[in-house]
Amino acid sequence: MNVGKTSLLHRYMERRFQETVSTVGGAFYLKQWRSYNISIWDTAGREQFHGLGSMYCRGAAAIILTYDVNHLQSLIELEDRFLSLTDTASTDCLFAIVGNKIDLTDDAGGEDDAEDEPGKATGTCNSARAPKRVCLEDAMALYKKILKYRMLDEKEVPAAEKMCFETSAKTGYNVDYVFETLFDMVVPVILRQRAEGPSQTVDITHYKPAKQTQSRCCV
Ligand SMILES: Nc1nc2c(ncn2[C@@H]2O[C@H](COP(=O)(O)OP(=O)(O)O)[C@@H](O)[C@H]2O)c(=O)[nH]1
Ligand SMILES: [Mg+2]
Repeated sequence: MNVGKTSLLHRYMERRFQETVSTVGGAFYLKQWRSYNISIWDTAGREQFHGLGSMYCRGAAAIILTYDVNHLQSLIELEDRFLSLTDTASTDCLFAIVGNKIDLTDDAGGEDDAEDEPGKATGTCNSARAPKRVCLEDAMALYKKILKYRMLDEKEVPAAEKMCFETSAKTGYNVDYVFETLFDMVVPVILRQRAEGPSQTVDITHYKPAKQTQSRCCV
């Protein structure tokens, strides 16, 4: 579904919004953030690329699941199609759930004050004037389902409130905040893994399938 994954990455990497962007298969971006090089993979979220999705999850340090706040179906599809893909993600992979296209709702947050108040969710399910069809609570419920599916203890991973966001690739609202909040979380984990474990360079001549810990994010 065209929830705006590619647009979010364009907004973050190129600081602009382009109406027509299409992704065939997937795309790769390299972001220099502080002293780190972070590779970010954009996936095409269609069923025929299912296998590709699970490949991206393997070894990712974080995965951003994106839905369209105006279409509940996009969140449902995320749940239907995504849970099984998480099988290939490493146990310490972080998950963020992002509701995009907030500018299309009546909620003030997505309109003029792009990037003004990062992190603040706009509107609620009960908001009288918000025609938004998906509320943050629904995304948080999915986050908890993912934890349950992956048999993770809620106390040992970031709380749902910290990992569910609403964004607009069009206005830029919350976009930097999402990526940089995640980078802030994954970099220490990766550094710790590197300090503790062997080199992350895979020697393909002696390759054995093993727990992977590359610094990747997957949208
Ligand atoms: N209004 C609005 N439109 C968006 C936003 N993000 C993406 N779009 C539009 O939604 C459509 C799908 O976006 P795209 O990034 O290709 O979605 P993807 O298939 O998930 O990668 C395009 O026409 C975009 O211009 C947004 O935040 N607000
Ligand atoms: Mg795309």
